[in-house]
Amino acid sequence: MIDSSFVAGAQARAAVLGDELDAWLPAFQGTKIDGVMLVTGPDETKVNSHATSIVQLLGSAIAVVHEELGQTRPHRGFEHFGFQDGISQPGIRGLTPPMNPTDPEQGLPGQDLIHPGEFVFGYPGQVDRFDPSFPDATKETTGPIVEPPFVWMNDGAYMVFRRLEQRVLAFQKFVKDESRVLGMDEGLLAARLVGRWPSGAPLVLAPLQDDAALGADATKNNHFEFQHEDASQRRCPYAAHIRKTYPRDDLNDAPGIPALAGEGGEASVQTRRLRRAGIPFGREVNDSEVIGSEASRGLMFVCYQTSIIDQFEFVQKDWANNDTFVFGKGRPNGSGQVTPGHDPLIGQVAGDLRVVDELVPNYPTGNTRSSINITQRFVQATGAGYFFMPSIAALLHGPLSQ
Ligand code: N7H
Repeated sequence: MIDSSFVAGAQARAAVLGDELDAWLPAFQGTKIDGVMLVTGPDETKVNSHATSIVQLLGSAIAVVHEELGQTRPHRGFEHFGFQDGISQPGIRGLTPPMNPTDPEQGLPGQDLIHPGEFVFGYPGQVDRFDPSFPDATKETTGPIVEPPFVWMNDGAYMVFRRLEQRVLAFQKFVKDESRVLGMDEGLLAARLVGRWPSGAPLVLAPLQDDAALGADATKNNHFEFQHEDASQRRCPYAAHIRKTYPRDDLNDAPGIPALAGEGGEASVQTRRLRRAGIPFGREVNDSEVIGSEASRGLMFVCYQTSIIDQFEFVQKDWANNDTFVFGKGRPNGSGQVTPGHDPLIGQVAGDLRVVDELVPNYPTGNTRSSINITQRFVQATGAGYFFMPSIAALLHGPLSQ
């Protein structure tokens, strides 16, 4: 069946995701964008020259509505808030080599292998126990082939594009001011909003200070779970960006939901994975900039999946924007339920009041209650599009070649 969100298009889905359409660039508003070309290369000159020749080749068959140059930052691999990005990706079963000597179900340590049908059509996908045909599903269970609505879509994927502006100065000022109010270290507060330190070291493994060697070590920097290692958010807040968008084993045994019993939680979470591939845009912050008139910079966020509605949109809407997710969590020693709060980076709610629980760490012990209100967006969607990326075979031999 064709994905209903793909058919509706990103603009029609904007309100559901909490986007403010007024903030979208005119090029993305009111126009139905049919396609996107990604041109990548080693430098700006080569990319521009290749893009120009593609546009010339297509001539009057297309009208370009928007062009944007993405660039790795001088600190390659780091996004504009200063954090290393692109660390954690789902492994692809059958493609990603198993490299964890103690777990053949993982690529790099911590990188669960996911059935390829989650990302490209024509292969088996994941299943969860909400599917009555799979009452015992685990994250390893092989599901049915994920069939595309048309045969020529096999080996292709839906691509979500989002132009996300990052208000770097506003983010930095917020972290500075709020850390004073909370009486905590500025760097620790920023890390607790993300779930990793700037180096990429995860809070679950480095709860109190950055560890550059850990951040740079791909065999260690993704090797952790949440529920198992940090059940009471002492190390990493439930609402931290990486915990919200990929809660790992956090849903295991969530109370009152039989399908999540045991490892059912992980089986379910693995049906929501995204293959992300973004690139920063916009220049570096310069001294003459002030809050309120920051240059346009951010991340051209891209992710691939075989269901936009069940993967990207679910993560944005039902997890990042939803303050009650991850549900079923308690305070240490069974002292009360927790409302984790919104994703402090990408969560979007009408009226813009986001609340995040437990930024002051209770690590290794302690029982300090803290929560913060965020009344602005540090990440603002300024355009989006839903596309289909066909396989090379479909381009050469399918209906697209005629
Ligand atoms: Fe996020 N950031 O710089 O703070 N993201 N993200 N993201 N993100 C991740 O683990 C960031 C956005 C995910 O597997 C890291 O690779 C920023 C959207 C997921 O453990 C950092 C923006 C969505 C993960 C950032 C942004 C996601 C992830 C840690 C927007 C989906 C993997 C590096 C400007 C709706 C979690 C890493 C895992 C990681 C940042 C957007 C999802 C540093 C600035 C829109 C699934």
